[in-house]
Amino acid sequence: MPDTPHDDQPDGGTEREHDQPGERGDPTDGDQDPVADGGSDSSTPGTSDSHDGEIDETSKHDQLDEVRENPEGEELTSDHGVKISDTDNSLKAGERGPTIMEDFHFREKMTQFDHESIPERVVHARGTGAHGYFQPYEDPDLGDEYDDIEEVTKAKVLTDSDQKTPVFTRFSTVVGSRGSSDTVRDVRGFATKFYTEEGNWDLVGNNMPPFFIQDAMEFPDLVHAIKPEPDDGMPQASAAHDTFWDFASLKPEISHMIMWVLSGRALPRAYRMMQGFGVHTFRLVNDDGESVFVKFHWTPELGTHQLVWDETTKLWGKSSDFNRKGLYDVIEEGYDPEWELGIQIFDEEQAEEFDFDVLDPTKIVPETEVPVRPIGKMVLNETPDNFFAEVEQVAFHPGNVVPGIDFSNDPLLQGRLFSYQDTQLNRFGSANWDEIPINRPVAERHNNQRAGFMRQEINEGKASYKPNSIGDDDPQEVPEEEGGYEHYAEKISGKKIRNRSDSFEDHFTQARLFWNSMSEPEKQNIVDAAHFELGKVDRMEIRERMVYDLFNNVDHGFAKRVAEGIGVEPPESPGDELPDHDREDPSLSMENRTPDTIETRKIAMLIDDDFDDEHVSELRSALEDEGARVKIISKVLGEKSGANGETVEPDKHHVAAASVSFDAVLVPGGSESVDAMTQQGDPKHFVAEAFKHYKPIAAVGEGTELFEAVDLPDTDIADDGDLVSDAGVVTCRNDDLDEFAEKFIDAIAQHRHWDRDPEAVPA
Ligand code: HDE
Repeated sequence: MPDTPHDDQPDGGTEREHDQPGERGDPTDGDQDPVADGGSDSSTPGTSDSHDGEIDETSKHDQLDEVRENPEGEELTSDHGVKISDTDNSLKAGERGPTIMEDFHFREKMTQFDHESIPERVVHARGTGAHGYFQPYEDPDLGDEYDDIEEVTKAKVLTDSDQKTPVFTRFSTVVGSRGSSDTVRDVRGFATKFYTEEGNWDLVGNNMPPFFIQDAMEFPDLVHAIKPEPDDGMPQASAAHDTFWDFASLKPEISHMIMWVLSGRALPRAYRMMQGFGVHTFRLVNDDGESVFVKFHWTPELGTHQLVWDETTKLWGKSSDFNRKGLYDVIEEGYDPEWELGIQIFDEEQAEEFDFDVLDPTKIVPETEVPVRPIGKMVLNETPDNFFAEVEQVAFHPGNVVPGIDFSNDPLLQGRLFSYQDTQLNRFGSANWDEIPINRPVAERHNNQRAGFMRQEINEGKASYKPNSIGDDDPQEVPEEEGGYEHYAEKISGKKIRNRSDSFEDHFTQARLFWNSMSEPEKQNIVDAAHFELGKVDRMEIRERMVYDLFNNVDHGFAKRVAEGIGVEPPESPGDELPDHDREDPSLSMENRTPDTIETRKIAMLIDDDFDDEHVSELRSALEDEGARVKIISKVLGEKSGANGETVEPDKHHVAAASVSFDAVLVPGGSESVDAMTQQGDPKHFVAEAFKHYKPIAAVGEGTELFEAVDLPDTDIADDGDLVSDAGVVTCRNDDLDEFAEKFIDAIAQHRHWDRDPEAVPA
């Protein structure tokens, strides 16, 4: 059974209310924060240090309350607090005369407007975010080698199972500009800011575990190649053009990532149904200064699911905020998406045994070599109040780490440690971006930084340098034993050189591992994606290089299948160059990441007047009891009556609803209702399109006649007295609604039914 909405909230409470600063909560509640309550606190403006160094799930929320503004019931004022009597008419010399310069209200309103936009992120411009918390598990199972998590890291955020650390997570597409569409074929960003009691930790990852390139030096080239072409500024949010594939075809190390990007991973069904990866190898460090390597993994509770290409292109027009709105809606409706954080732990000796270099970001550590150990969970339970202030202004930086978490020498990670601080300077125009409320730590902070554009803190005292005697040499440095950050003392020696390690040279073994691990429908998805992407490439030599130099070295059969669709002569077998293995890693296939749940799935129920009342009410309850979200769709809005007099309000009418926004379709009975729908094009198109996109569809009673009217190829439909479930098409002509609902729920849990051949369906 699904959780009750928000039952993970403290005290089983519901969504928090955003009151005016100082008005939140019960004043007698011992957890109240004097700063949030408008009380005075002299030590650290803007930090919630009233928790005596302790933080909890609400600490960030309390801190943000200090700057929340709510206009409800208030008077209009200027930015400087002067009440405004007229905000529609500028001050003029005479009724029809020119505007007068002294109109401070006009100038302020217009200047604010003229300066409203800040540079969009150079990559990951389009996104959405949510607040929540992270909590480590008590005693996580780390296998035989490690007894407990403290043996691996001293980071309290990962070890203290009593602690709920507030987080803010931003999901994003990478290539498209801020106004592009959500469902493009692209990598997705998955960045989490943990406001820990030891300072902010940013885990800035993606939804795919390898990366395109091996050295940060190549990142500007990669991004220039994939972004719109510089002469005509096209195409938007797409890799399907000559410059990207030109670059790719000359960089064999990209092969592994290309396989992921061509797969369904690049078309996520929802941000809440997406895995996340730290990508690089990181270090964890324990209290004794000992270190292990780790890879970070986020695993969604709802499974990892994809859309199909035809569906995504329709969504560009019909619901271009599909992924952003999806996250927002489920949280607002009371479902709190969850991810488990897992780590793969390996030490340096183990790392040396692998047939790849763990510092090479184009490689994963296969789960067949090192299992993922779940160590905690993240819950996202609160939408932002203001998109600009929170989602746009949140600024991540992989260099934000806390004691116990450290970097590896991965040359991509090392370069990121420079780039993110630098890019924030461009976005915010000031090194004080960390003072913006969403970026501020909840942990106290004190240092000798004092100035710069838009400084918010009023740092007291005369001495802003060290050493000083005037201010007792405060703030004091903190020894490592007392929580001061100390970098892992890795022994390094070497010549100063500009080259690439030989250990980064194998470009195809893991690309082949990925291909081998896919089911046949997943393989076909990859081939179809390659046909589309390379089909958009004008230059034949680029298409040929992709097939001959890259794909043919991944898998000969794959290369031939791609060649056939894009006018390239099928390649010869590359012989020795082909990685000689048929290894598989089942964890790579999304088909093995389908837990038995339909929670948060959106089901369209198609009806018209005189629908079968019992079908509608019973099936709706059966689906909602399992956590699905049922929406009633009809030709027009306004009350509809059942044959036995029950009434329902449709949620959407045909012009505003599309099957691509739903996970499954259900047609209840009712002879007049179904008769009406068989006369209309939209319901038939709805069913046909859902079938074409491999979605579960179900019909009961006369509802089955709508399916017959659509002509679903090679599909068994129930006759009288029957209940048939055929490749996700569930139909019922008997009275057993319970069994029908059960079969439909099973079909929805499977998500997509690839064992169908919908090619002939014209939708
Ligand atoms: Fe980023 N990346 N990146 N990246 N990245 C940015 O920082 C960069 C890389 C990732 O929601 C930028 O604030 C370089 C890998 C995410 O705000 C910029 C390199 C991974 C986000 C930047 C990489 C990522 C960014 C643009 C190669 C997965 C969005 C705006 C060395 C592990 C964060 C910004 C958000 C954003 C640079 C490669 C993930 C320019 C130089 C690998 C999720 O700093």
